[in-house]
Amino acid sequence: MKVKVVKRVLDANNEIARKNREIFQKAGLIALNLISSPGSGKTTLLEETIPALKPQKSLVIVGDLQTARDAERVQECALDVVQINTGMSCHLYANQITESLSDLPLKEADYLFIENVGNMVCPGEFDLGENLKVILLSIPEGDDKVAKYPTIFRAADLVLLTKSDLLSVLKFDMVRVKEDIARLNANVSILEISCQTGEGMADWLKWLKDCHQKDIGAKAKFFTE
Ligand SMILES: Nc1nc2c(ncn2[C@@H]2O[C@H](COP(=O)(O)OP(=O)(O)O)[C@@H](O)[C@H]2O)c(=O)[nH]1
Ligand SMILES: [Mg+2]
Repeated sequence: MKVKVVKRVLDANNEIARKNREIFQKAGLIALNLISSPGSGKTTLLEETIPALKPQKSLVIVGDLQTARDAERVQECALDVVQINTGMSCHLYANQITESLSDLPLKEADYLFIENVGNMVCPGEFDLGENLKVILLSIPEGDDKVAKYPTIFRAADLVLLTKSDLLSVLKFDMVRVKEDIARLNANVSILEISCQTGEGMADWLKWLKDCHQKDIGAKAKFFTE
């Protein structure tokens, strides 16, 4: 019986996620779900990425158990931001995204970044209607985490190995990590990136711009470099 309850929750969530995806498509924006453990650099990445993407405009929905601190950090550079406080929940649900969308100027935006609650397990199970899942793993978390938490890496469209500036001071077997990712998800792109030094930022920005040009499930807007 317990399994059936969980399945019903997931089915209901997936149906709402499907409707969110239709909303994104109509608005012509790309929605990205950023998933990682707490502290791997999601908000810092948004602080660097959103200004660099301009004139393209970005919306942000951010999920945390408590506080509006991440929303405060990105509100200056984003077109608009919604902070969701999940209370006890370790991930966002699709219906929380639906509720947030009514407050956002979707048609004016090119990207919607959804910073999920910091967690390497549950966010991977709950579709929010995003077009793409971006998984972050930071160097200080250790090179064993891909094998230990495989679910989110299987679902990834892009893996960002963040804080690459710390490779010079921490032990981290990059070859093993890339092999572990490839075993789970043969075609996924992997980028080493640092918000401190700027390494990998150009490739990340190109990947984001290419998403629009490839028309990833959305009515792509015309982009000029
Ligand atoms: N060395 C280094 N530190 C970083 C980098 N990106 C983020 N940080 C730091 O990591 C900590 C957590 O970052 P934050 O963006 O809040 O992580 P989040 O919880 O995933 O949103 C902060 O102290 C950041 O300054 C990076 O590229 N290199
Ligand atoms: Mg954050």
